[in-house]
Amino acid sequence: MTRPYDGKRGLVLGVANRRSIAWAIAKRLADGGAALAFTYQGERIEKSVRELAGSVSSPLVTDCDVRSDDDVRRVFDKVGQAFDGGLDLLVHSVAFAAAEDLEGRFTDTPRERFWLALDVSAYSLVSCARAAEPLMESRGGGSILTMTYLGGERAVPHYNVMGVAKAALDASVRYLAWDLGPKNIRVNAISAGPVRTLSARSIAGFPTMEAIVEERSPLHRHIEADDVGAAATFLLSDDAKNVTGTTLYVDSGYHAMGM
Ligand code: 0WE
Repeated sequence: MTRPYDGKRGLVLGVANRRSIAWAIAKRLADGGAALAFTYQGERIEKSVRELAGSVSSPLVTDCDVRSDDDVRRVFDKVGQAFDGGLDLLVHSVAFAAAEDLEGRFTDTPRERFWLALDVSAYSLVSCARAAEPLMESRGGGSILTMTYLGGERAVPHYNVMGVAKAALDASVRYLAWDLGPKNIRVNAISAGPVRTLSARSIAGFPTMEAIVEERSPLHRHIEADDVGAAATFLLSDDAKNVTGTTLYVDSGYHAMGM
């Protein structure tokens, strides 16, 4: 049987465990025939990422500190070696703000932690896109996907500095799309509603947010990681060959509402 991603090679950043949005996307791509490399952040989650990667016969699993240009360069060198100098797909599902900055007042965010959130959550897309460019060019094009959230466009209580980082990320998607379009490299984002992941579970009031989406969104239901996986397979596929610089909302329609 020929599958939609047979012969495609991808790199996935941001898997932590089986509940991760990045894993839901990776699973769909792997089931479609893609060969996937993975990066993880820190020894704490190495084991769980290696197990998941092994279950889809990944040829490469490596640590990546996206705050380091040297580390990003090393990772993409390895990806080039693993995939014969070519890359078709890049999934960026990475974000971080200090836990104390996701509660209380945005006004109180210190300078250093403001830049930390933007560095990890927004600039990392730029550095990864730059490193992916030659690998994708050698394949005649590629598709880059990142994860964003409505809190980058509207004030969502407590999302705070992450909202500012997502605003920078959203703008980066558009400028990268313009730069990389001539090389047939597409850059898009999925704006997911709240999904119960490791990141989400440490956030106070997360169940309340899910309840609000279920009450106020047109579809009145919560969002699961695999809903994002399904949308991702579209944006990453050739079916979306003329889609770039945009955001696809997987949020039960919540973003369309004014009340
Ligand atoms: O982008 C996010 C969360 C990303 C995130 C999560 C954490 C938790 C653990 C970034 N940094 C950290 N740092 C940690 O120490 N979301 C879209 C989920 C989310 O997070 C919120 C939300 C929503 C929705 C925080 C406050 C309010 C709403």
